[in-house]
Amino acid sequence: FLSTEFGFWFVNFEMLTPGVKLSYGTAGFRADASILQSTLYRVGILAAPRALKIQSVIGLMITASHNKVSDNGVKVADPSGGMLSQDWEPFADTLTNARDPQQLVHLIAEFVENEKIAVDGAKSVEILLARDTRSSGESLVEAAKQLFRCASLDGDADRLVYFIVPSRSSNKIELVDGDKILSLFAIFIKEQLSILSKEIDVNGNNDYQCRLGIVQTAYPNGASMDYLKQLGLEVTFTPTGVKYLHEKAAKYDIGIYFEANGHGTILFSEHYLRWLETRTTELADAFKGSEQHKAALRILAVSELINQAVGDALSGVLLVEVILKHMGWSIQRWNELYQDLPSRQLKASFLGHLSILWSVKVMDRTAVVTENAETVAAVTPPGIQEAIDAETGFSLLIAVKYPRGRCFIRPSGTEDVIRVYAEASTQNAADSLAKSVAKLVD
Ligand code: NG1
Ligand code: ZN
Repeated sequence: FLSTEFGFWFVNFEMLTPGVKLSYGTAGFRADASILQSTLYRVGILAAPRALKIQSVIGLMITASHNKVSDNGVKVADPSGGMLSQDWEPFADTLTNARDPQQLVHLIAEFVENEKIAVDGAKSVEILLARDTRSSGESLVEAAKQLFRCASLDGDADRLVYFIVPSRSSNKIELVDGDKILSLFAIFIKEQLSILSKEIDVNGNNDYQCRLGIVQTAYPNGASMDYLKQLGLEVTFTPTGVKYLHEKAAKYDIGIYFEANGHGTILFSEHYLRWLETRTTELADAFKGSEQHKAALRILAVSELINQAVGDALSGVLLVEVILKHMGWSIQRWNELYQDLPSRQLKASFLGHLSILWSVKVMDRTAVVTENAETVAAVTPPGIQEAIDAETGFSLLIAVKYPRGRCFIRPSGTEDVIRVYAEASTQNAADSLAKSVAKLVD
């Protein structure tokens, strides 16, 4: 991982299965499918310099041909339809067997330099992926498609976001923010709870309904709020700041909270954990090893992995990675849970223009008072909320000025500014809504 002025970046890395050494044979790499995840990830990386070197589309074929169904494999096909040129095989081998991320990055850099492959300013290349119908093929394709997907932590490592580096189809960085982390955790926990809810105890009772609660602030992207609602989850809102979120989440058996900016964790009530522990240890033999038993053990494992005391991005990274593995998802697949609405945040540092609406000229952020967990933005100064609503288009009966528009203002708790948040169906609309509301308060 790389350390930066403001924090750390983790670069995705697929670990090798210990003790395994693979070599590129007559039909590429071929082995038991369960150990090939890291190979596909690395062959996916190798495909890019190969395509750049020969300046042509190349192919990755994921198959183990006539081998038994539990095997799988990958071969690189040059445009002629032939196999990967033999002089690249040693590189394929060393890349596949690299033990750590530093070695992997070093090998790529060295090889690219030796082969004189121009990467700076290079045109994007096309890599075609194909697989046979083995069920392991699906997740192996995902592994090959993984980019240097990355995680970013802030300076004191209590905030975590992921991002996807630009690709050919999208030339902007895709931010996978705290809302998406929350959604991923929520899906996983909900899945385990629904498996568990089928459990009956030795007496034939199902005596504990776990209360799962999601806690957010006014800042989650509207698309994430819709998504969580659609999952049928109980969502409550608090004012901005981890202390409010944490307090609310602690009221549930399992409370998940995240701010869009990456602060967050999962809280488990002692009572619920004790119940789960007792249930798993006292389980009748018939239930040992059952799906219900496994789900209970997974929840207990999550409660030990995630740091419940305070937002801890390192434990967050581990949980994200474990859940993605469990689901067989790539970061892209995770990111596709829903598509964020374009949004814009601005800061307004004084309230000069408010004098139009309000007879006293206010220079102080405390003049803006909010309610309803800040979702209904400003209750004072008088008239400001109506002005924001008019700008957003809520007060227009026929035309909606900004489709899917939402905007609120609140005084920052950490800087001497008023924050303006706006979202709408297009980036231009979100920008213009934020700007015009900022003008109201600036
Ligand atoms: P303020 O300055 O109150 O908006 C910011 C973040 C909070 C939280 C605190 C630090 C936004 C919009 N606000 O608060 O979420 O992270 O800093 O505790 O991201
Ligand atoms: Zn921090």
